[in-house]
Amino acid sequence: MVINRRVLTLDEFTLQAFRQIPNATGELSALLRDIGLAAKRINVEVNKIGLVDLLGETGDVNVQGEEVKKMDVFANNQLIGVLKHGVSCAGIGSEEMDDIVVFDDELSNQSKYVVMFDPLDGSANIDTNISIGTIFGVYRRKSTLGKPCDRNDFLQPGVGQVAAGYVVYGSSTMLVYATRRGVNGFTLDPAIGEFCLSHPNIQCPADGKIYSVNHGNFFKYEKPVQEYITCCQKKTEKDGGPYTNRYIGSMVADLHRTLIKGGIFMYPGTTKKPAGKLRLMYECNPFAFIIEVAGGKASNGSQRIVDVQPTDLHQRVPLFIGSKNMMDECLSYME
Ligand code: P6P
Repeated sequence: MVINRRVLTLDEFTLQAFRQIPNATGELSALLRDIGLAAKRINVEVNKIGLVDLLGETGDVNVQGEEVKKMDVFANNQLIGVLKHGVSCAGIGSEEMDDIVVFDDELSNQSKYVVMFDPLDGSANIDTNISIGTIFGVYRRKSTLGKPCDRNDFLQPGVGQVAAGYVVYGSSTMLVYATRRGVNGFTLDPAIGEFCLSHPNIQCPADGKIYSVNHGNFFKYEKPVQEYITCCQKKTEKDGGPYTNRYIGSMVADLHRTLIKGGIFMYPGTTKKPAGKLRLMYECNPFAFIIEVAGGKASNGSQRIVDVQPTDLHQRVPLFIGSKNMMDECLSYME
């Protein structure tokens, strides 16, 4: 009897990867499956957001000074729940939490990994049904196994990630994750409630024709950034254009498109906010890791995002990320 094994589920894929890596313990595979489970639970509520009492604000303000959406809290709790009750994570850092959460129990203290995540990025778009997402990065802890993890386990440069990924709750729900071995995308099949391999070995095209930036801030950007944006607007067929501008205002959606179709996404600093808006640890580092594994580049304008030494869980950095050749041209303006 021939069994149709053509479409691998996330669980099957991560188990296959685990079997191919000598001395692997399976902890990372289990951790990715845990995140997939949380994503499925978040997806159920996101998909019916208008029908359940999860629209709107909680009335609280998070560490970022932003109004907390009810769905932010729900998504945050789902991720903490699966990671705390799994056996692969010693603790987490979240956009929604002022400080790290240490899962100080015997099994968790034996776990090799810590996870940083933004449980629901773009949540301001929830009420208008625009795609939103979950972003995560996985680090091998530096502290002693058997003891609780600590803040130094989290304040590592992005180059230290062992895996990073995101979930985009869009026209379909996809989980995309990268390890050093490659970037793979899984589409949720509602019929079986499983993420199924739909985009194996994703490569970011070296060139693209889409530039993604909030033009509303144009006159607040530094001159080199203004000059590069103007260069994008002037592209013709002769020099790889014409370019088009696409900006959804939801990082996961804009960067998923950039990864798949090529292009460049920018959230530069402004004269008033030179560090920009996006957070290094759980927004920029995961995407920088993913795009680099896929052949693209990510920079803060002067250095690789993944080389930035973090000093605070919630620090912000300017972000330029996307197709290699477009990034090279963009960075030539920054120099
Ligand atoms: P602006 C969403 O709030 C977010 O953090 C990212 O998902 C998105 O790319 C960015 O902010 C949009 O910010 O200032 O352009 O509205």
